[in-house]
Amino acid sequence: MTRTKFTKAISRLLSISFLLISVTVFSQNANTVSISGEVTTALNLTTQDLAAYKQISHKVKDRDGKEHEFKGVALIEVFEKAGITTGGKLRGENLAKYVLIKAADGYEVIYSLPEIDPEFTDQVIMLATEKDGQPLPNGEGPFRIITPNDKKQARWIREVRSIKIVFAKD
Ligand SMILES: Nc1nc2c(c(=O)[nH]1)N[C@H]1C(S)=C(S)[C@@H](COP(=O)(O)O)O[C@H]1N2
Ligand SMILES: [Mo]
Repeated sequence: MTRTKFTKAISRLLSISFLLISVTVFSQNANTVSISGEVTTALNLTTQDLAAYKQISHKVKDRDGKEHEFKGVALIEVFEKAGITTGGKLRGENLAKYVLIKAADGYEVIYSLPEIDPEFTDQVIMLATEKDGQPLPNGEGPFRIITPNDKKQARWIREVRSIKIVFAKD
């Protein structure tokens, strides 16, 4: 190998490494929520991206009984954008998929797809970005799940970083 060829090969390797590192860092970015796994289109969404979706709000009581108004988008909307099996496609083996949600602090919760799908339930689970007219503060946002019908708030996962659709296998 000549010296220029060698230099070119090294610089190509460096560019590829840089790209891979950027992709990794981007997917764990504190300002985005990633949607991955059993999807047709993996997504990395910012609050600006979500602002372009239909906005909804929920007036709910927190664990201390205090009322708050959360705003954001219906989780089902995000799922439809990502090409997750919803609606008419949510049958057969697709009913054995679960939704794994991870937070910045390592907290994790799961939902099943029918809990989120309007053909199965009237509850609208929300990916919230605002509380009482303000963006969710550090430690709570930028994204939080609000599940109005849960009597306990334990699955109202704060600081959501990733949402992954996974096939259950025992
Ligand atoms: N990321 C993350 N989200 C979380 C938790 C947590 O430890 N980490 N605790 C859950 C539990 S057990 C409860 S009761 C509520 C409390 O919500 P609050 O802090 O808004 O009162 O957050 C839930 N969401
Ligand atoms: Mo809790």
